[in-house]
Amino acid sequence: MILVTGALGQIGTELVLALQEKYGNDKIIASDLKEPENYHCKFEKCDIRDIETYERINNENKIEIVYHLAAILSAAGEKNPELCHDVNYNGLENVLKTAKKYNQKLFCPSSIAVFGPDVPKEMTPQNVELNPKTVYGITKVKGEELCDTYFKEHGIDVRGIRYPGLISWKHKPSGGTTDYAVEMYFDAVESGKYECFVNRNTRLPMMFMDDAIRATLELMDAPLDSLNYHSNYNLSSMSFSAEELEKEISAHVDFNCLYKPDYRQDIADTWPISINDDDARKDWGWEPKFDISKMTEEMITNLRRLNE
Ligand code: VAH
Repeated sequence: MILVTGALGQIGTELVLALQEKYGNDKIIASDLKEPENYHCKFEKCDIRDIETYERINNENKIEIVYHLAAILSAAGEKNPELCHDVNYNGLENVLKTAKKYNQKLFCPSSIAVFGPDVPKEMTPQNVELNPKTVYGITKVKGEELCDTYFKEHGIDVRGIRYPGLISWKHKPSGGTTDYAVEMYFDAVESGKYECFVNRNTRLPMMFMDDAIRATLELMDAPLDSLNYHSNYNLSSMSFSAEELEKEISAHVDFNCLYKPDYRQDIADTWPISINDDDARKDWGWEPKFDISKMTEEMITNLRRLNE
């Protein structure tokens, strides 16, 4: 059986669907803080900070693989550092302890937020000193180190990707600094206007969700002995500025974007502009399929359909 934590979030919503398609609906168990109505998958209500409940769920359902997506993202984390550390680090520790107890295989994502302003901004390498300037980034660096410890000292097969900003139409993200890229699409289709919380020339690494989900499954399918890294693969598909995104969207809809940077600009300014993912391409054959044009066609088509 496969468990997905954070199953109701932006990534979890799509990962559950992809796992059901790959393994069959009855092999997947979704988990999150609250039980949704009329949900399409077996569901277990769980706060990953509660290890007793989390362990009971894993034991009762004979969970063999866990995709651990429950987390507090960067912007929300800066507003509530204690919660961010409790969920992102202590929660992860509970997942790893349980994986050791039941010898499970894990996917535990990291983020480009592990990089601080002191690394090369363009084509940020896989191996650089990590000095993040956000609480979220610090929890992700500590998370990568904890995952590597469980691999090296306890033989737990834990894998992860340093996700860039992820863009999707099935479910909006919440509490992230890169959320503007998703909100811009939604607001452009719904109202033709958006107030962007970073400035127009803010350029960040981004990825369409279809590519991110495929990368996640391809990494988990890769032979363990082909991997030179575990919970911390750099992954890339494209980088673009907020203004470039506005122009791409404006080719499809009448759209006007205002730029009013807030506290999230300071977070975005500490992150890379582009990522070197040579190791993911070499170790497990990563290759993106979506560029900004192909992604925008998908996003606009589906958002228009949802707004009919
Ligand atoms: C965030 N979307 O904005 C997440 C991600 C690369 C950023 O980790 O916090």
